[in-house]
Amino acid sequence: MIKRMVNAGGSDILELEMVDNATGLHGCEYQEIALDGVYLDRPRRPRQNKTLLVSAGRADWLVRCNEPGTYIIRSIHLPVDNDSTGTNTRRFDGTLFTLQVNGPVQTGSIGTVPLPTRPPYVNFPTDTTLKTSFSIEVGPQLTLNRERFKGEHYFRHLVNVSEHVQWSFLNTVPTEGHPIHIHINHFKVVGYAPYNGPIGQVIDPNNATAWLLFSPDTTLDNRVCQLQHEGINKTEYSSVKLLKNTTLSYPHHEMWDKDVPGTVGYSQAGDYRDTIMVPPLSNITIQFIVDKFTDIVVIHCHFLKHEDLGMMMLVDIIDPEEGATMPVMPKSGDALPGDCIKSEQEVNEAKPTEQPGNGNSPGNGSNPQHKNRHV
Ligand SMILES: [Cu+2]
Repeated sequence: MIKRMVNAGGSDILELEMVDNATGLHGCEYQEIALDGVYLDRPRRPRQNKTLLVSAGRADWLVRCNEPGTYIIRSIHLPVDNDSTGTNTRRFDGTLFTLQVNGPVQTGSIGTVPLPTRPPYVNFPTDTTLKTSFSIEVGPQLTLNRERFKGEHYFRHLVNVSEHVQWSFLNTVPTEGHPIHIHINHFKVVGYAPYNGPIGQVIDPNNATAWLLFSPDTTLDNRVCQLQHEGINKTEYSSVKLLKNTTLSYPHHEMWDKDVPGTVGYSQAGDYRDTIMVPPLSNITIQFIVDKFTDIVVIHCHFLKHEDLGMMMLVDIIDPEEGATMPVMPKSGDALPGDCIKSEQEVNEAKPTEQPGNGNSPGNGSNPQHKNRHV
């Protein structure tokens, strides 16, 4: 049988497994065959026998039960899963539904059942020359790229139809994972890079701009990032230090592609998704080819409360022949996502604080070098 499941809740992640209600053991065989509506190449057993379903996530399972019985599909969280889902991330623990299996005992397995052909747009190489790159920085106080949503005409990036783009998801928050959703274009997961971006820390939970970014470089005495975000008064918070218990140690980030405990929150290389869990202090690389749709594209956290409070931003997709109608604002204050200090070049050139796109280029947010200027 096939089970198509969607997490239609807006606040909790699900970590799904199927067990025999009498024994608590995995009595049936179940394999993933599609994620976010896109078929995989072949059926595969979920890593650690669990499928992560973030808010708005979809997963199709192929299920085979050889023995009659009562089986439950439940969500269960283990402490070891915190690396890839976050300690403060909301989750549901408990049974979601029950399957009653009747009939004679059978033998056999799912094996290599052929799946429907994947759509052609999935099968592009990930090693071609890329035109543009862009970072989506998940920040404290429900920010994306260091700001909350500013309205329907405020674009943070611009891409052209048919472009092959590479984007990164960075999460500066040490305790919380966020399920980030990109409208219109699904994306291919390329991999998870070591995290060397800024570390975010809330100073006043009642003030949306009272948070600071710190350098990950533990050898520095003063780790406060030179580049912060619009609205912050660094002088006012000059005595704030990075909390001692903030750590960059997320050992499972290095094992994101292994079938070991603690990896339920990671996607696999080659998966084609439209919503992805961005773990605490993580760095995910994705690629896609921009499809024909032109207009405003929304990127947002799929925890609806986060989205409603402003964890959302806009990207403009244009036909190059028509050009853009609005400027692009890649920076927040003086800072690009991923940046902690000004580069020597920037200091020397004393650039203006904002450089709107000119309608034909994606603006500064597309500078592929900015992701390396963390410390
Ligand atoms: Cu969120």
